[in-house]
Amino acid sequence: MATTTLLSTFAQDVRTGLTDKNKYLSSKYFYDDAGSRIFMEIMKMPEYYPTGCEFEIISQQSAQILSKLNFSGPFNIVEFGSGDGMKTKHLLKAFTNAGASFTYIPIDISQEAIDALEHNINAFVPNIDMQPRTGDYFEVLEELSTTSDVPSLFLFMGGNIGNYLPDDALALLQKFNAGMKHGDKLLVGIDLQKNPRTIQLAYDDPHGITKAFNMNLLRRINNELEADIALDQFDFYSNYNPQNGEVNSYLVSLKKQHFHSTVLNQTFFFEKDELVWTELSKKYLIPQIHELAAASGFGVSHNFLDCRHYFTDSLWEK
Ligand code: AVJ
Repeated sequence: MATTTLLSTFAQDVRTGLTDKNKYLSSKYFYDDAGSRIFMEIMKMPEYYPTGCEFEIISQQSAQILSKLNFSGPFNIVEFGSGDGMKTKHLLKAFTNAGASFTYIPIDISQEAIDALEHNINAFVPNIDMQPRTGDYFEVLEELSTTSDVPSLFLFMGGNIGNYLPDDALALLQKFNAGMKHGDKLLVGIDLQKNPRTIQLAYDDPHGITKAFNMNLLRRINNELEADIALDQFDFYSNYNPQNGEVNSYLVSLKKQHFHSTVLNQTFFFEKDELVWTELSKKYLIPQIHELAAASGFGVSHNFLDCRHYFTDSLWEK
């Protein structure tokens, strides 16, 4: 008897990615609750410099960021992909201390991350006006544009833009722009090109945490798609190319093998040493940031840099 079931987007994307001539799985699927927890471990590693850089920028330059906003009254702070809020809380506290009046609206895919965030933010910035959401960025953007008449500062921090292919980054920023009002601001965290060894070490750490982060995708397939992947038959490989600023990460099949997914009712085949591309993490040059802002309808108000110039929180205005 033939049965049909509705497949999740995850299931469909796994099918599409693992039947492609060049296999791939999207890094957006890294962030289930377990993956978000592993990412928090990554952020604690000394090799993973972006967190410390952005922390430095926010904890030392939030007053300057606030003054560059040029908002005269109350405003919203809408954060896309807020994670656990460990960095943002410093910005929120500095803004509060400077007398700013705002509503903080964090949005994240992971409910567990939002729960941790609420706890962290409330403990650090008591009495904050916070309206957390889980789910889709654009639903919230849409809703705000119809229900709120105060200006907004949108936060897209942590260097998440680096995960998008150039055309996709442009399309995403254009979509942000379309949902924003004239005078609204966007603060984008962007990792910059730097000594290639520094970047290589951040994405291929000696502790194996980044490997575990990637392997979590296979574990998700086993759990959610009822598959029988032998996790120890895959390795992780990551490489920074300083000629184009791209870190590309992969899972590597250690032998000719296959696995079966009951949910997809399908078997997937791998050659020995076959790659599954999992992530792009692009590093930018300052002139490329100006080009990207202009192409998506923004002007760059200011680049807030850390002291080593590894990372920028780039403030854009619509
Ligand atoms: C969360 C997208 C900023 O690309 O640096 C960390 C994810 N991947 N280590 C990044 C990540 C491997 C991270 N972002």
